[in-house]
Amino acid sequence: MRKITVLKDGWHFVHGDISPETAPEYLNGGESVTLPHTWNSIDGQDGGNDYYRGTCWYIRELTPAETSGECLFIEFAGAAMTAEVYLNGAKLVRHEGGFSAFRAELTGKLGEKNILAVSVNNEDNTTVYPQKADFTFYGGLYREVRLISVPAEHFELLKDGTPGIKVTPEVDLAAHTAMVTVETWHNAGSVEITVNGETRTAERSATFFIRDVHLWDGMDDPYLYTASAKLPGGDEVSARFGCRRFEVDPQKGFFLNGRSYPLRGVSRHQDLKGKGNALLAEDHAADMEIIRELGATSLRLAHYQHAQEFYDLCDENGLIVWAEIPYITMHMPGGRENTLSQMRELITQCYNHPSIAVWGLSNEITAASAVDGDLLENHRLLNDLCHHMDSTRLTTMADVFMLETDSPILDIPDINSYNLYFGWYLGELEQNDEFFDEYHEAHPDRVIGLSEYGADANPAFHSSVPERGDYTEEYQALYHEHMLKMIEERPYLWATHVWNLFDFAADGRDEGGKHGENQKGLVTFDRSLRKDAFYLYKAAWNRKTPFVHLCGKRYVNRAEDTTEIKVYSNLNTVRLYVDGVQAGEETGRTVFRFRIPLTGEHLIRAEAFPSGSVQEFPGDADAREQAVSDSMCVRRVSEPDESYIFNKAAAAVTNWFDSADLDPDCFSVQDTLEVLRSNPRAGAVIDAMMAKSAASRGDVADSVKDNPALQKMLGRMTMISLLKQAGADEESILQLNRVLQGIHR
Ligand code: GCB
Repeated sequence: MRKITVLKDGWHFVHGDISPETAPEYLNGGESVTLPHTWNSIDGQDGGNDYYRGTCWYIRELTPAETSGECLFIEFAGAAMTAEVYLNGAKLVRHEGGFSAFRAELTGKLGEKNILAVSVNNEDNTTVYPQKADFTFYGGLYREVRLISVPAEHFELLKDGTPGIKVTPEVDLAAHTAMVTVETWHNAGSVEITVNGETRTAERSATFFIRDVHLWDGMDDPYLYTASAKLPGGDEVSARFGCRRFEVDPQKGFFLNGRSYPLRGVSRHQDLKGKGNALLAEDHAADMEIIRELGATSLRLAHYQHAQEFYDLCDENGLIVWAEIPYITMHMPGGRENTLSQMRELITQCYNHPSIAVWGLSNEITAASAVDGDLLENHRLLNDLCHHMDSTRLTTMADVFMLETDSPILDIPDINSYNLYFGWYLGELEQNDEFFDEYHEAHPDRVIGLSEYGADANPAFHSSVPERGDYTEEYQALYHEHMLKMIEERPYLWATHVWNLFDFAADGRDEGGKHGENQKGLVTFDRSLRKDAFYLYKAAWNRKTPFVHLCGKRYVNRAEDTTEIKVYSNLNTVRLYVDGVQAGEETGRTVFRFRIPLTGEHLIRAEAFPSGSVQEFPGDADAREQAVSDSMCVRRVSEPDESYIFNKAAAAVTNWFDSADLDPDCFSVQDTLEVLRSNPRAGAVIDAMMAKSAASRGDVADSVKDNPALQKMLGRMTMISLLKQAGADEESILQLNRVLQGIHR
């Protein structure tokens, strides 16, 4: 019999380093905490990049009742980032990697009094990933700690945190059958394995044949089987599994069980405002509810191994998952072993989850590292490890936008994906379209996807003329409208994931009116507010619950004579009422636009319904008949509401260069770099200016100069957007514009 005791209470926390011998002294002191716990829930979320990164200790006495049983193990579901576990002053284990589970054996080491002391460290170093990335590296025992008591004969518990059972289903779609191989690891002579009501006795593994197999079929029918294994002495383990088939095609994208199944979804980080990464089961469940509401078919669980509870929820809800390790941003020559051990643990611990389709080798690893021999070899070793451990899944990686598309690194994983931020950090929205068109034309046989795209928005900021970089809810919505269309027009993209579903902590950030947050979420960090862009995807993806959403609810005060009212709906006809009077009706898909005059305060109501013979909405018949509605208030004001504007200086920049004021026969900062460079005089002005700034920022300038792909992208950007991005001040932009206006085309 296996007994599992969750060690939730009774921990004494010491914020700082101590020696393990002195741990017992803290049993009567220290701060008393319950698990899960992180010491960075506040300082890791308030900006300044100054959160505590060091060693802390968790100390607890184990009671005789907790330590009873023949053999005893302790399990840490997640200790960030490096942990050392001591029992009565003697070290049991050291574990490097903050996201995977690990165990240690206590059998034979127990005394009369048993004091457990765990040091946890999230300090920077050169061997354990992640070290450089855009999220807070919370420290702590932020997942459950459990004691596992088992008989002398038991399933393996130590190796890479294994569940002791590995289930491999192979589906024959034409025959409606599955062959299910169940392997187990244990120290007994034999094992009884049961699948689908059939039991076999074997030494280690057995294969089962399932007729009329019930497929795990994505969101519509995520059917789960259970495989269980039992040893003669009574120890037992089980694993849920799903019978499904994944395929990818460079022209047609992703296939689930033989049918086209576009992976359209979002990424998720495991943290929450005020709690950090110390999430409870109910927090995971609440996140999954939001994902279900959105209607995403896929999740990228970035940038590390997530909690088992969450992969379980993905299995149960039919999500298709990209799982990855935190090999991110910067390759560390001393970190190779750590990438391999984190990958070994990820695959060992997550293998049975039917939701996982691909293993991600790395994320934007060339952002701060050259593609050299060591980096390539590290990727090859990781890729081989994945294939060796798992012949049923593909490998992939998330490439940084400026990685040359013919870089040898792209040949390593089975399939690829790019993170693109054109239209946010740089460039124009259309460059996303161009990027994929060029890539797909040059490499028609390669499977390609979009692993990240997004734009930050603080829902306090609003504009009727939204602009890249303004942090308004309206720009984020416009950005995603473009991206949604771009994606829909390119069905070959095997997977696309919005960055990010939720705002998350990045303590190094201080922008868009908030400290310590990346605000690319479709939903706020505390999950209390869905930004307009959330409803865009809900309108496009949720085919179950009819709904309509009026955009701009928080943009109440508008200083304009007419205003745009935008509506998102998954129904095809929207009728708009202003102060109770019908003001328009539109039939279309997803996005509906109206313009109305503004005179005072108005009550706006949108009603959506399926019209005519449209049968495409597969929601249930009752729901289909009903109209759904939404309402809000807008108000005419005489002056723009200042509280809606984040970056007043940047907003002003756009206004100075109203095209009407510029002489169209001469060059201006509104021209692209390419156009300016095509003229010898204008080109000379630009080159001189760039040489000056290169002198002060040599490293960056060099990497741009040596990167033709980046040069090409920059060439398509307007001079003003390049300057704004580089943080140029108002006077120097005006100055350059005056010079350019003196040069005839
Ligand atoms: C990226 C990274 C991700 C960042 C994101 C951003 O490319 O992979 O970790 O958070 O960009 O928002 O800049």
